Amino acid sequence: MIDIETENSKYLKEVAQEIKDRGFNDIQDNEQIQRQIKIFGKLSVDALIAEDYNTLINAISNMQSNYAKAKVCSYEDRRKCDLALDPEIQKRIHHSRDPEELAYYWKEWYDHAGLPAKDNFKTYIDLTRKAAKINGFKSYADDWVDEYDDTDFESNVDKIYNEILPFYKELHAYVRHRLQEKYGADKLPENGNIPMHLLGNLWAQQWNQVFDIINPYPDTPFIDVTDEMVKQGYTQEKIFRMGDDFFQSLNMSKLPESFWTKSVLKKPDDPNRQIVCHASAWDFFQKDDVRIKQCTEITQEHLYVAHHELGHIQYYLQYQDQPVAFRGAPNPGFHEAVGDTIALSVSSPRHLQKIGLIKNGELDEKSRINELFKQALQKIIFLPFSYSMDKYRYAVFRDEIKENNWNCGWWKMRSTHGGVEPAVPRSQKDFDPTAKYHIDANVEYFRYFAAHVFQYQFHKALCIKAGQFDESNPTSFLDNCDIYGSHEAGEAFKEFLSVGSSKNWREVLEKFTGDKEMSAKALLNYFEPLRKWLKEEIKRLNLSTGWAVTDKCN
Ligand code: X8Z
Ligand code: ZN
Repeated sequence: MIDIETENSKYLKEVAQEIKDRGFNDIQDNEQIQRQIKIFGKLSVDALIAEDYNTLINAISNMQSNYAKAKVCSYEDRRKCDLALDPEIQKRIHHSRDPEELAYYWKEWYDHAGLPAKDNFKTYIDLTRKAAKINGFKSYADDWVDEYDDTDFESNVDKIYNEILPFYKELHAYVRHRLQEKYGADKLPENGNIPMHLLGNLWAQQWNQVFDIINPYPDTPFIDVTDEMVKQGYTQEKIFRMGDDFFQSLNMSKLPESFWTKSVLKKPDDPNRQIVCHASAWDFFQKDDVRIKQCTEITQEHLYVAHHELGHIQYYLQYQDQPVAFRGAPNPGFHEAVGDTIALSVSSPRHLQKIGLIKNGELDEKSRINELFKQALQKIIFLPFSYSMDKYRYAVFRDEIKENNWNCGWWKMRSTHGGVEPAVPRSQKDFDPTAKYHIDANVEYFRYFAAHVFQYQFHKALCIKAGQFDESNPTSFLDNCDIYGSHEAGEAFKEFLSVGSSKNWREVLEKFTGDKEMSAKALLNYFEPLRKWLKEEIKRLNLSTGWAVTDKCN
């Protein structure tokens, strides 16, 4: 991979040089050519001299490799030390309700995945800084911002974060209260941060795995299709066949035969073959050569991740006839939102009933609040997490967080923006940011923030097209809309995707959704009934919202 990346980078450098030498930058009269020139003219880290480039991609590769190979010992049997993130550690973090065990795995993971990557992270920061300078950016953060084709991008992200913050604080206060009831006030003090290991996810990026202990109506059954999937004998292939069928029902592209033979949809049994299990979708830039690599488990969560990945694949297939420069999304957030948008329909009770995973697809008021709450634990909770991910990296790139404060600076961000804290006290001697995959792999993360906002804009537009939502009707809601089978919705989606990056994202967004901007309106509207319930509940329980910044790292 390093060899191919090196070769590719060399080629991109030659192309950019040729564009400069021949004065193509000055071509004025053709907008499409101009866009291609701009895309090819931008080099990012490829601008480094060969030796530096090589050092950088080796550092990134080492970090990824450390992350993929990290193993920890079992809590019950400390001599058994072959527990991997996928699936063993994740399973324990999702399902254990023993705070000691949870804190143990949390610490093991951060110690093994985080700290060993620190030196490589330093190399990565030095060299991306160097590349940014060569490219005329103030910092590597500005290189990332540049991808969004939007001079106000950062302030727009801030604006949306602030718009959802009151709702987040209400959710946070309610969850803290319910966890207090479960684990005791000594673990969760009033006005404190929530210790991450109690939230069912190593990074506390989504909290839905602990829904069973914090659900609004505990006596009302809630939807969890995992058991039913196992009972019905679901396989990895079946999950992806279902996703394929969904896109086909919209009259969109069918997965090519080679997808099925060339993808890796299951963790290899051979213990000597170690792979990066973090799910990904690949475009080989040929005709119809698209593949997924995912260590798929038979669970509800993986059902949605599979659809997320299939969204990338559908995008690749829709824009594959564009010139190479345009085989991408005009806004990184679009790419991440396609599959999630489909998953919003797939996870609707109506659809789950259609495919025989639940019996009743029409919800009463209590079930509906339960379902909206579960979804908010995924989608609203994710926003402050993704916000801190790149607020942190921007600050490191810009040298606003100094090296001697890299670790506690990270925890300060997570606390300030999200009100969560590490499971155990940390110090500057630890190094925790690299315990999250995208930091090792150099994957920019605001794209997921943007996607979590865009997907509700897309969902709404598609539901209107499918005749399932009427904005002027106050009894019409988006949370049980399923666009399955709607050719009208499929047509609009196809048109949006097939443009690739040949046009500015605002233009394509407006044509598709009518919105000129990334906007939290559709998202907030979707959750309105829950918000109303939550506000009353907070009043009834007399809960205070908010938190003081944690002192758990120094
Ligand atoms: O990394 C992913 C996808 C691959 S692009 C599985 N996601 C983010 C994450 O896991 O942190 C999807 C949502 C957030
Ligand atoms: Zn993705």
